[in-house]
Amino acid sequence: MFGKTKSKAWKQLEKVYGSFAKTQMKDLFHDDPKRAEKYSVAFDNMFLDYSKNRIDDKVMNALYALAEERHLQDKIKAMFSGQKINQTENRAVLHIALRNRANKPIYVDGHDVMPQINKVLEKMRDFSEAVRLGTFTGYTGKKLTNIVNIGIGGSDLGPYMVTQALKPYWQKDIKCYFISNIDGTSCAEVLNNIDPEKTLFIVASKTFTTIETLTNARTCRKWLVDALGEHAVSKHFIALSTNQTEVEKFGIDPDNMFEFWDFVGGRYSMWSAIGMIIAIAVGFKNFERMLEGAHAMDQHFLQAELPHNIPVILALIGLWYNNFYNIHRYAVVPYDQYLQYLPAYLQQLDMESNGKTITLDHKMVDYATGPALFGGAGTNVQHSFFQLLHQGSESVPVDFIIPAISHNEIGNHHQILISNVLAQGEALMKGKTEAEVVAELQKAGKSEAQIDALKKYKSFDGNRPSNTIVLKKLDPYSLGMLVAMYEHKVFVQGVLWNINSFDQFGVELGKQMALNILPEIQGTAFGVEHDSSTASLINYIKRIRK
Ligand code: G6Q
Repeated sequence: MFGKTKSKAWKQLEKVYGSFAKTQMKDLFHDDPKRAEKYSVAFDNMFLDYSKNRIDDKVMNALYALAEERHLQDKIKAMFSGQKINQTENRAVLHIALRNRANKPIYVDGHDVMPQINKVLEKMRDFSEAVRLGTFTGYTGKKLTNIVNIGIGGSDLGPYMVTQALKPYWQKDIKCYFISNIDGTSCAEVLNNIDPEKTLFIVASKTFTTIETLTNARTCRKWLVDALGEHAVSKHFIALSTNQTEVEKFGIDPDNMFEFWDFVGGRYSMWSAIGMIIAIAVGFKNFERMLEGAHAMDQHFLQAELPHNIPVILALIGLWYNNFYNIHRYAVVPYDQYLQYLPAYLQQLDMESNGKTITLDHKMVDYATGPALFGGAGTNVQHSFFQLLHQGSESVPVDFIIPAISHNEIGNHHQILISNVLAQGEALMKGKTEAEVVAELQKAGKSEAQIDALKKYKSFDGNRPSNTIVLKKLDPYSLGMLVAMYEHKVFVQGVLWNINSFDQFGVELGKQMALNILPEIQGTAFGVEHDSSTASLINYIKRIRK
């Protein structure tokens, strides 16, 4: 059993926090000229500087002790060896098998999962190449150049984020579109702009029962059939799913289905057949490079000692803020326009995985679990929410991500971008004292009265933490590493909080409730019992729509 009151390591962390809480990072840097070297890790073409955090050796050692007390390394091995660690759904958790480039057997119920994974990868290779080359064409013989992914949540966010991140690798004549929201606008905005003869629809749904995806897919199917006839469907629709029965019921030939399995969680599925649009856009070789990058991170995570293990370090520091400083939020700010959708992707990964309150021993937690995550691309967000990061009433730890080399080295753009990301980390950490503000204002020739009126507003308390992650360049390999790094960070925190990071009953509740209300909105059910707020909203909207 685990609970903060029961844990020796947790109590030790509370003690360490008691004496460390007020320590200023500025002083730590001053006292130790080797601090940056000490608190950074280089791995492959990734570099993590975590020195701008409220930590010292005592803190880190106490955090490592918590990881050991929670038997973290055994739990990592349990995941990698196919044990059913998703206990509420009695499933293994094997997104790592999808990118197991060493092809070492991984057994679930005594059955090696690798041959089936490799078989689907081969089928993906053949199909994506045929589409790219134009040997698999539409019904009228035209090349399929509009690729539309219809999916939501885990069946949308990963493929969307990655295709945007890898835009420099797109085949020139191919365009990718995404329909996710049930809002008819999502369909309309895509269908109004494409030619059915040149369009491939990818229906991506693990369960093939999600109302948004199936409704969108039916609308697209009708649009295609209206234009080209029923016979065209097999040349314009493919399915990515675990549910062959529902795929067939929908009217997609099983030959056009690319399978994955229940050991792949939706938000961990971009490495599976769900990545089809990625493979078509950037080519299967680049898709494989992404798998290789993730595999490299997997091996690092599995093998590196805790104090050198990037996902473990990030997870422990995140927990330190969440549970000891009581900061329940963090920001991810990639300084790369191609990574603009990474925060949205990570929001699902982190918040759907660790937004839980019941422990693996069926108890209510007595500590905070998953933090809220927000973010956006730098430098844009410097001009929006960064004010709160610098002077808001609570700190928000930030992950800065920057590639050293840009795909678009135009003039001095990238140098300015780099200067900005580094300046932000430095400013957040150092802050600006009143004395510094006064000196600056004096130098600018301000009067005593003007200085008095301004000095408090222009000072910054500093001591605001950040990690800086530097990639050599944003390519498929480093993107794979980066995403796998966050997946494992989230996993480690789930282990430390003793929760199941791999179910999502909250998402399922929403799906069910919407199905209950739909007949009322459609006018086929009346008088269903609701709270008065929901009932009056239903009536109000129905009145207006009449
Ligand atoms: C992810 C979640 C959720 C899921 C969507 C779509 O981990 O389970 O976001 O991906 O609800 O589900 P389907 O792929 O089954 O349509």
